[in-house]
Amino acid sequence: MRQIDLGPITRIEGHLNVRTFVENGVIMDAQCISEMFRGFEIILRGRDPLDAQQITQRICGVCPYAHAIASCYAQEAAYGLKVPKNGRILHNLIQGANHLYDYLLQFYQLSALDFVDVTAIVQYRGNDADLLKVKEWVQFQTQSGMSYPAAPFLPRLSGQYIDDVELNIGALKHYLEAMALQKKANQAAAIFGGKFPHATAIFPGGCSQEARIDLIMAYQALIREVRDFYRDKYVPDVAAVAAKFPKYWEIGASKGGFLSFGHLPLSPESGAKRLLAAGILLDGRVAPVDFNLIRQDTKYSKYDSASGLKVRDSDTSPSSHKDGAYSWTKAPRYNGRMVEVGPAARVLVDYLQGHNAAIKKSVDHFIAWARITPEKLNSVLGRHLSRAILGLAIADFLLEESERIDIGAPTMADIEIPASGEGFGAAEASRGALLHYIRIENHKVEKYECVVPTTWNCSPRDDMGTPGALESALIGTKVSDPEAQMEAVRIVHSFDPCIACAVH
Ligand code: NFE
Repeated sequence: MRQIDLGPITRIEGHLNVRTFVENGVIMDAQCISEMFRGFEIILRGRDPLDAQQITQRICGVCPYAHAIASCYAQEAAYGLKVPKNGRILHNLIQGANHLYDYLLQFYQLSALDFVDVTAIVQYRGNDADLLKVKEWVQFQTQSGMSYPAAPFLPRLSGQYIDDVELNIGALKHYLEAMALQKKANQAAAIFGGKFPHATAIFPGGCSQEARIDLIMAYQALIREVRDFYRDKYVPDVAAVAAKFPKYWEIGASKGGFLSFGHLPLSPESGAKRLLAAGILLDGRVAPVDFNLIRQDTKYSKYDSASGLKVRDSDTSPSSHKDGAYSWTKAPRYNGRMVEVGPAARVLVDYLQGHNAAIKKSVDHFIAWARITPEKLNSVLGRHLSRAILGLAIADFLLEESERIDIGAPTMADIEIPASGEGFGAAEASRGALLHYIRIENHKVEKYECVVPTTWNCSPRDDMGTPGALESALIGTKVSDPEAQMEAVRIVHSFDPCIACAVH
């Protein structure tokens, strides 16, 4: 068996190595190796609890609002806050806009060039200024003998790309437009949250920014543009990739369950129904989520902490040279079971409960079109499609939600930090289910724990030796070129790992 390290895998966030063991063109084994430690849980000990939604945003520059919102939910539970209606709406407007930005980034900048042939640009004969700039850059690289293609179009592996010049050039145009649209989604979130990436206005119980009619209109104008791009370009582009590479409905299935905490509360009360339903999907059945059934194993993780601890008992004691450990990511498990989190989990958990009408309509349409069953959303294409249809549903929801603001009414609760208390905060970050836990003693943070989407998806083995979701999706995959492993790279990118978030 040959050991091949795919790391560093560019176009993902952070320092993930994926080690594959290949025999006769098949990945027989795989390890997700997070190569750094950060220690946010340790940093938070002894701090003012209100620092938490600020400090945890620094975990990541891609999904900071998700950490802020999860932290707010946890603090709201710990403080017993009564959140005003406007406060919850503004949380949703900020958090939802962040998802719209992040899905665009994930598909166009971080994955599309796994399928779209950037070299097709040399055949471009039109006069679009942006495309001409790309053409000039690509031609310069080839003519000057630079290794080709250079940044930002890396990695480019040997393998099959889309063979239709017009389709490639159209997708490259959308690649460029998607960057402008990401900016608009971030501007929309910044109207209420403050400057991206680290919002200062988000607080437990709401938002310090007042909700004025001019701000709401500016927000809606931006989201409308983003929504139209999802409808007219993003969804069709994913469909075009699916039409060219239908075998990717069969590649990259994880081999456990699915977990979603539910996304965007529909009213201010804790435990309120959400736009997208929460649930744990195991053995074909969806059940309610119980945080007490989440435990984190550490046998293969670089921590001395006891294995199998519940979230509220968790411990972060780094141990860089621990025997047998190969990753700085812990191995969270739900009632002992490995699960995938993220876009496909959000869609499947919602769809199988018949919860959101827009999601049901989109899923029904695409499974009929692609002649697949809903279970095939557990695949490379399924994850990409899930983001596109989620984005459309979220954008439409945000436009409606912003109409529900009561102008002039309070946008945040009065905060009084109790001497002691505890709370869970469960949100959906773009990459999946995100859980924050806070325990307060003497008005200070006594314990803080984050169980993060990429911690689930890129976990190493658990104590039973069961691989994590991405590891399981890689194992058994046939690779056409054992060196390049285009198939494996496409699987990794479909999960969109973020190691900065995943490690402690
Ligand atoms: Ni750093 Fe994050 C998201 C969170 S991922 S990107 O989405 O939480 O594990």
